[in-house]
Amino acid sequence: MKVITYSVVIILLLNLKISAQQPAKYYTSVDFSKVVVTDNFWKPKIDMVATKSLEACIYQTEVATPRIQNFINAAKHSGKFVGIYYDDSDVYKALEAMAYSLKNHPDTAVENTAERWIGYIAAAQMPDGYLDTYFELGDISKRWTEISYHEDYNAGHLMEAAVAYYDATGKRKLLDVAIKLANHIDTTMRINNRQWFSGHEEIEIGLMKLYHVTGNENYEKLANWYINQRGKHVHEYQKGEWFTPEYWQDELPVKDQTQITGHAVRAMYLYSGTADVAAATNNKDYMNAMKKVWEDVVYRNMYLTGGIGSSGDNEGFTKDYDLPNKEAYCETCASVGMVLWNERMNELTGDAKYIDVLERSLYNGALDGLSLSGDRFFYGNPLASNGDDERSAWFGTACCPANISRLVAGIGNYIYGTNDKSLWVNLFIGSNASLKINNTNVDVNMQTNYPWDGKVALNISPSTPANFDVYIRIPGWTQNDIVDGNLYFVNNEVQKQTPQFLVNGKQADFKQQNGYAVISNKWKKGDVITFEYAMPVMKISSKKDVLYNDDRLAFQRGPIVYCFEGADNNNEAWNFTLNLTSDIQTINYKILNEPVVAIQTTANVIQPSLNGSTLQTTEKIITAIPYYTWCNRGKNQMQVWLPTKMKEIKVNY
Ligand code: FUB
Ligand code: ZN
Repeated sequence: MKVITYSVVIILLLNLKISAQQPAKYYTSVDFSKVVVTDNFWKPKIDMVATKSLEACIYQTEVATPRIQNFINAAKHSGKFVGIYYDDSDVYKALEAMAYSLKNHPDTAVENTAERWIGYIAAAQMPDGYLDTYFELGDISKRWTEISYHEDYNAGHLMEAAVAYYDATGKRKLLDVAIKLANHIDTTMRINNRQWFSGHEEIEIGLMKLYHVTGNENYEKLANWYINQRGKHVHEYQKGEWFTPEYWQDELPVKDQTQITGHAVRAMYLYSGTADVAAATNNKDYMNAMKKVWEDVVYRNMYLTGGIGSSGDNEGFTKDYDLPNKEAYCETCASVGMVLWNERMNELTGDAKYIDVLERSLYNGALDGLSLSGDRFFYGNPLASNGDDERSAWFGTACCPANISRLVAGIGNYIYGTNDKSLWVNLFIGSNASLKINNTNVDVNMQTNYPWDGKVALNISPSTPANFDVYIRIPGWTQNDIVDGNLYFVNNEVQKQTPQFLVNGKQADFKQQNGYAVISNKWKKGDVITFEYAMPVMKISSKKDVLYNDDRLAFQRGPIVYCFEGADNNNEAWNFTLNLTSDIQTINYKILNEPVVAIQTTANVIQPSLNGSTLQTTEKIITAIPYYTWCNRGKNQMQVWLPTKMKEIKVNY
């Protein structure tokens, strides 16, 4: 009797343990190698990146600067390093962009360049696996002695490039280089009492990718080791040292962090890597910490464009609600980082609010970093300009161009997800995907004209009829939730939408869960789900705490944030106040060759009178264009947040 009772208790406990054990991920994103993007909006951008942006990256990396030459010299043990110690990473990021690009835009010339570069990189690797041209061509005895020198940052980008290139082409030469380097770092770092942490996070992401492709648990352990080194203050801070613990997220152990601090790109890469480790190890402490940090970012420290890091001084965060528009730093890489982190948070929670933020950063803060011609870039992405800003062909510190290129070329990574009983549709991007759900092959085809209209047709064709759930994201903006936490909110009469879904033309039953519509069905070849999200123009206000936006409004339609640029408004964007009672129209418009939906309304344009002694106000039609398209027609004034009143300030001089 006792034996039976004990066994029942043990079985019950085991069951309890099993049922308490949530899967770490709700689903896994489908990677770019299984998705062909056919979209009206994104495909031209992918093609442009494949040609113009990659051409710029290749030219700047190999011809105009000695980034590639550094590898050639390192292989020959001759010559001096020229450049900055993180320049190797630009080569790796460009290679990663090439890898994604080859999927949607096969190009023998690009593949040949990639192969040639991989040859140089492999030749530059030291016999013990070390690879960093700055130290190889400099003082090798100093390697791994100074945390701010980006050795592990460079290594992380190499690992990401290697996995992407392997996924895209099946070729493993670069992967083997990355493995050898990861093994070297593992034996160098994961030893007793090692006083090290990474001065610029990134390696955590790379190691986790390497772990997933090789199955070698050492890489997951090493990634976790790097995360755990933070908050131990293994770096001895000197009095007056410019680097502070907050700057590189070293104030507290990651599991205890609640606030976003310091350098924005570093923070985004840290939390992306931490999310990867949390997913692999089901680490609840990391998850809880990241949820709090995420709220600190989104509730108090994010721009309407999804850009982050308001200050150029530390390329990062300052104090809550400190979100100036003209001085906004908003590095392109930081918005790319928001995409990386939010995608992972969504996988881990199944909550669409993370994709809402991802979409905001993607279509606005990040995309603004790339010109419509593909060969000019923004490093910072301000929300107002007095006409001094200009896009550049390249930068001394050139992290942004290849970063935005890899994001656009790899957009296929962010559209779909699967687990063994469901398909997840996160972004609305025309595409064909070949997926597997519970051992059934499923072809998915999406057609849409998003982000200009919200109609979507989703064709789902399993190889044999199969039961599974389809999760379709209901964007927050359809529910008038501009952003979780209401830092920004809708200010005009816009109806909350009641989403409806048709399966093969008939109204479908669905349940709503964490921002998704979940449609359960036995799907068969050729089934089609159709739906439409209306895209009214929303006038947006910010919380009063954002002093810079006091009495100002911005415009958003669908996921797109708008701005007023001089090029569409008689070369001025700073001399008008919005007419609040005026109608708002949308028109089909073009910025160079980019077809967009523009917004028109009226404003009170203020001008000095001819004798210069009075002000004159005239009502004029003003045009707002998608923020990501500004500054493609020369230097120009621009504002995202328009004043609704002019305030008189008397200046004595
Ligand atoms: O340090 C490498 C990169 O350079 C950072 O991610 C950017 O913010 C820029 O500082
Ligand atoms: Zn950057």
